[in-house]
Amino acid sequence: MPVSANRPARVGLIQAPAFFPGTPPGSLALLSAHLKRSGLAHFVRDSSLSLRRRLGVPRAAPDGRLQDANDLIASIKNDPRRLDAALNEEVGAILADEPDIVGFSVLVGTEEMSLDMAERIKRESPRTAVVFGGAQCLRDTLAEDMASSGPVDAVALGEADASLAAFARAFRPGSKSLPKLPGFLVRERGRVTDCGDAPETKSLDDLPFMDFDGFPAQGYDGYFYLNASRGCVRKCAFCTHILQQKFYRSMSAPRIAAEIRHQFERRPECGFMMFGDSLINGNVRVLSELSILLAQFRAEIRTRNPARDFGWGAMAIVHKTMTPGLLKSVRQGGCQTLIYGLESGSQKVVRLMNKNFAVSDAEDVLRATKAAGILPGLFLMVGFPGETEEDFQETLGFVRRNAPFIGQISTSLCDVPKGSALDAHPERYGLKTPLRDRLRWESADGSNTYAVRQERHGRLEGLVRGLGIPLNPPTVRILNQAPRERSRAN
Ligand code: B12
Ligand code: SF4
Repeated sequence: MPVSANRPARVGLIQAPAFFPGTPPGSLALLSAHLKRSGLAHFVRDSSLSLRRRLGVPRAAPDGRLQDANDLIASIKNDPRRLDAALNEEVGAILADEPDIVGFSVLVGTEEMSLDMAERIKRESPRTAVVFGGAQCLRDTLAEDMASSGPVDAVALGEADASLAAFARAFRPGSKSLPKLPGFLVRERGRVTDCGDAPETKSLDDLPFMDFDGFPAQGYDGYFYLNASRGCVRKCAFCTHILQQKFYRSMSAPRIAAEIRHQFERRPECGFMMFGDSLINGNVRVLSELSILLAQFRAEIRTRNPARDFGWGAMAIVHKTMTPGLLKSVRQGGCQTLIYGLESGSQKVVRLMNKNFAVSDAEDVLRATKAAGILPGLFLMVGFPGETEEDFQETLGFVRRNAPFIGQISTSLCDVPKGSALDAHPERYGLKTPLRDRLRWESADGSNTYAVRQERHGRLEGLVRGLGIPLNPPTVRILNQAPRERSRAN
């Protein structure tokens, strides 16, 4: 790269393995749109996809499941010599695009390969600045560890909607000094400078439409993720969401509908999208208005081409406001699946989790969702501190009682994520301290251990399977149930 202090920087945005194989990475699609809007030269690259292709790693595991990050890492590491060669080729391809800054989006499962690729980039091209950002780059996650890692020059803290473009604009290719702007930890000559936090984006309506143009048309599952809100209206004790997105904000309904139109019109091959939002019903007024706008859009699409339609899915909280009337309208707006965070069938445990809903309301919501023609899903968590065998039986009872109204269930074992309320106040939740293992924690009274949780988890999954309810299905399975046909049925 020639030294020229006045040339604007060119940015490469990279998703290292192992990233979820079904859809292009949404974070990079948004950052790419920001850079495009700012007129900054850039490219995106899904190296998780390219490396899987180079190594011939299939997307599905032998049992037909879409491989998750751990499976993919294991498959990718299967043959270290081939992996080494493939990584060198991949890094060669990135550098051939002549970036001045290479930005990696780093979340759980991608840390190791992001660092490995960054190291190779620095070895081949020491002048290229490496910037890390994403969910693993918060003060409460690995930001500081990443900033002190050899190949990383700067770490973007949290939301980087404005700060990445500002960094790229201020960056002088060839200069030994890096911009020191709010929102970054910057490392120079082995010392990390903390430049403070950048403000969170308040008005999501001002965000550009996500830009998927740089990703290959082939190689994904024909749907995509869109984000219409950030944050959450609840503060569940096991969740770290608040660290990632500090407060709840939503786009307005017209803004969301405009982006959906834009994305579907650009991608006639797509019939489905998932909202990446933690919840679609954080603002029920917006959901209600959006449903009406999307029903109009569906009608327009069908008028133009009777064979075409679109559908969407989302996660949601259990809330009284999910009435039959609203759900009917949501269905008319194309919703095909809503996955609710129930977590437990015991009112006591739901309260301990700080989830703030009545289990009886959850039953009404499930039934109303199904009656509206929407596939209802549930998240269930086993072994929250305070859960007794009787409480667990209530969860099993809930599943049995409501089986005809449940389209899928995803299960998990309660762990103690760093930064969650469980982690901050272990005594309050009856955990044995000091906490030695976030997964294998036990209660102070010894009644809730990893073995107890695993055993309950096995029983729950056995029941779900026995009832014929799809267990932990990837979204693509839902799609495979012919969404267009299902959407026509309603
Ligand atoms: C949608 C989503 C998914 C989708 C992703 C779809 C897609 N194709 O993009 C799917 C379902 C595939 C998914 C999977 C998983 N996910 Co997920 N997911 C989310 C979710 C709900 C939204 C992410 C998103 O798109 N946000 C919108 C984008 C624009 O925002 P963003 O990613 O935060 O990006 C901003 C900043 O982080 C930053 N940034 C991001 N990348 C970069 C890069 C650079 C260079 C810079 C400068 C800045 C930067 O700037 C962006 C704009 O402000 C978040 C929770 C949340 N609400 O954030 C969890 C979340 C990211 N997921 C999480 C997890 C744990 C997982 C899984 C590991 C779950 C599992 N156990 O299987 C898997 C596998 C992850 C993987 N390695 O592939 C965690 C990550 C925790 C962590 N510390 O890393 C989160 C935060 C949820 C949580 N609190 O637990 N996920
Ligand atoms: S509702 Fe979901 S995203 Fe919100 S705090 Fe609870 S678990 Fe986290």
